[in-house]
Amino acid sequence: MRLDETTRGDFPILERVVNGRRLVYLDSAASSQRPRTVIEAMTRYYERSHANVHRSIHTLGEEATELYELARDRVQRFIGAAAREEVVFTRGTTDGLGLVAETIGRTLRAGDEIIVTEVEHHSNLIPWQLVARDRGAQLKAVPVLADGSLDLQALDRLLSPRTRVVAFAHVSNVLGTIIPVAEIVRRARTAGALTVVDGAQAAPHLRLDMSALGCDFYVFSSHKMLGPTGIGVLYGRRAVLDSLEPGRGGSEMIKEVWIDHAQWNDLPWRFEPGTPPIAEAVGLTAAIEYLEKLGMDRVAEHEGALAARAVKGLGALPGVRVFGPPVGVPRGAVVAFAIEGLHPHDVAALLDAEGIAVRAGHHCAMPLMRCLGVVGTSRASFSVYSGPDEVDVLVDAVAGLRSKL
Ligand code: C6P
Repeated sequence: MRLDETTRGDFPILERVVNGRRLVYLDSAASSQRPRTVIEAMTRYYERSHANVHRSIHTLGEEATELYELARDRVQRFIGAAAREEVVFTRGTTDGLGLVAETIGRTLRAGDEIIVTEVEHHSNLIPWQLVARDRGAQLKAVPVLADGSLDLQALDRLLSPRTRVVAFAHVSNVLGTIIPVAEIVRRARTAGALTVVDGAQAAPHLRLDMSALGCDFYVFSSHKMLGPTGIGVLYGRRAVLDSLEPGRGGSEMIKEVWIDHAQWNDLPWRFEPGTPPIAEAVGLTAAIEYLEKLGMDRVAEHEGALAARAVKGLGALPGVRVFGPPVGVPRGAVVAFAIEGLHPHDVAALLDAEGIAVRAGHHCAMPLMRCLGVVGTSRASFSVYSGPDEVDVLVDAVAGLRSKL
């Protein structure tokens, strides 16, 4: 049985009818939908166990703490981290990248260099711009090539003894390119730089193994991988986390406080100030359990096949340009395209009228749009519940728009 045939019934929202048609949800890269088990786990938590964590010595407080810390164990296993102390909960990818940039930023000096890439989402660009401006550091970008891959020879030229950080996406949210993380980490480490990987579009799609990737930091959001909004993960290699002062302060991240100084808590709580997203952690546990039951290799294979079908189908239509790696090259679960003579926003609105949800615009990647020579694109993206029939509905609808032009 195909993956979407076994999963569709678990997602109540997919029963919706939109504009008179059965919903075809092809916007999972912006935010995926949630299976019933995630919704029910969060409801059960609120109905039975809610209290604050790590502070209340009563039954509910202990239950909530146990559930919150269980989520950390689940994440550790899901991403192949060596220790639970390496898993820090954040509010999402943007929050996690901001936290890393602020924290590393404090150690930067004038003349230090930060390398990003031209495919970055603004969330992995703006925090580095802010840090570079404040510390007098320089920001450089690895160019993207015509086939959607990164120019790794240019990376070698950009790396220097002044390079302190190399920050890059694992999977581009526009091109779908799968970036060779381990290879870039190897080169960056030889130059003595820290590596920060934006895994927002990879965590929902690929089997992750931090020890194989070797990066210092890896960041992702729960809401793109069947979990709730409002929680994300920052993985940090223990030795590196240990060497850094926390970038943000408040309750729960300290052991002892005096008026003019404080002693930091142990890892990972040192980087989790304030009341964390507890119900969201419970939901994330349920999402991970759901994905693990399906098997991430099967998920990647399913979504990869859908992306390949869309690239082929859309690419065969006259006047349609498909961005990213060519047919045959593995890609993430996104396919961005442009229809000659139609603004991407009009494409999205016309498809919505047929019950098809795609995203349109610059996808928070304006520098990449400039490289591609477009103001924006339309983008279809897939998850475990997306099916080949839905890709075909999209391709037929796009063909229909072209013929109406
Ligand atoms: N991209 C998209 O439609 P948050 O919003 O913090 O959960 O994730 C930010 C983010 C960071 N990096 C990458 C590669 C991303 O794709 C995203 C989110 C969505 O492409 C919304 S802009």
